[in-house]
Amino acid sequence: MQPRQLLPNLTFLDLYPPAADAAREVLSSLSAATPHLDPKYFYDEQGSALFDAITRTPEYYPTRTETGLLHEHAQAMARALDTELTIVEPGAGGCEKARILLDQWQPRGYMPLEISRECLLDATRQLAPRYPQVQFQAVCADYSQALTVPIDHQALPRLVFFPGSTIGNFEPAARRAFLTDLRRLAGDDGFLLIGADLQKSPARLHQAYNDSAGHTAAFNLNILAHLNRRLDCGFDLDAFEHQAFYNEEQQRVEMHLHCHRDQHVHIAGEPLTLSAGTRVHTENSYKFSVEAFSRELVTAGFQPLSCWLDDEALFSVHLARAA
Ligand code: AVJ
Repeated sequence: MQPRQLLPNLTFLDLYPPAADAAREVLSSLSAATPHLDPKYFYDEQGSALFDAITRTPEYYPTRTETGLLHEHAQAMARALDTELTIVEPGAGGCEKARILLDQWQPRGYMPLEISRECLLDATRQLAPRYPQVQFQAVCADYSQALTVPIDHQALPRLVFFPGSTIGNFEPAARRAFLTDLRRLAGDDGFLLIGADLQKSPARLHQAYNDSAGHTAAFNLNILAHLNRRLDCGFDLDAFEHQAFYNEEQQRVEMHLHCHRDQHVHIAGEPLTLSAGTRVHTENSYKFSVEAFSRELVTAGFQPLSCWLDDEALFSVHLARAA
């Protein structure tokens, strides 16, 4: 598949996974001993809008804390990098955080990868004209499936930008593998700028994932609404309830959808029953210590350069280079 030229400095490559593949994946994860869904299914157009609403609640500290750190330290980061580069951002959403880097770094290129096509197209169509010096290569893709995006080998060196503590969605073994994929994506002369949410009081974490306006609950339930829209599953959203709590032993926030009425649905042409009392595990959000996370970067083949924290030590932003 060839990228389409949308604007003089914007190309778009559509690698959105076919619905039939999604249906088979969803069927198998909901039929597992612990029914679960991959958090990537949160993000259709509505899910991205609901996530935006979460980031504006008083309880959800990660986005505004990380954005503050990026604003405050972007110049120090640029000095540490001391080179012109192309930014590659898996899971770019509306590209809000990348704007801070585009404003302060003058990179030569920006390649956002995003599974929500509408979100990606809206964001890059708005951004590209404002940064005519930057080459935008938008890729609609499920980066958890394939980080083997068509990388432009002219566009070196690369900085992989993975903000938001999305790394916390991976379980430890998958996280190791994914960080190694990011190291490959960065290349031997590349860099990684990554956000990691920090361990803190369980009460604070509980609030962040149970905001009083109910946006997190709506976001969690939207995973089923999205599957209804995309795959015509027939979930009754009223039969499910949002649950989020901190699992201290595993050092992660867990989100679930508790099913309190039998559900008979159809996925990939197969009938599936979720009985009352079943819980669908929709997300893990691991919380880190700076030391442990830095060690994981080293294990994946990076050399940590700097790490920035806010005054309350809520959130960390790590800059590393390929070792
Ligand atoms: C985007 C994955 C970092 O885990 O905090 C927000 C998603 N889930 N509220 C997170 C999310 C519930 C978020 N990440």
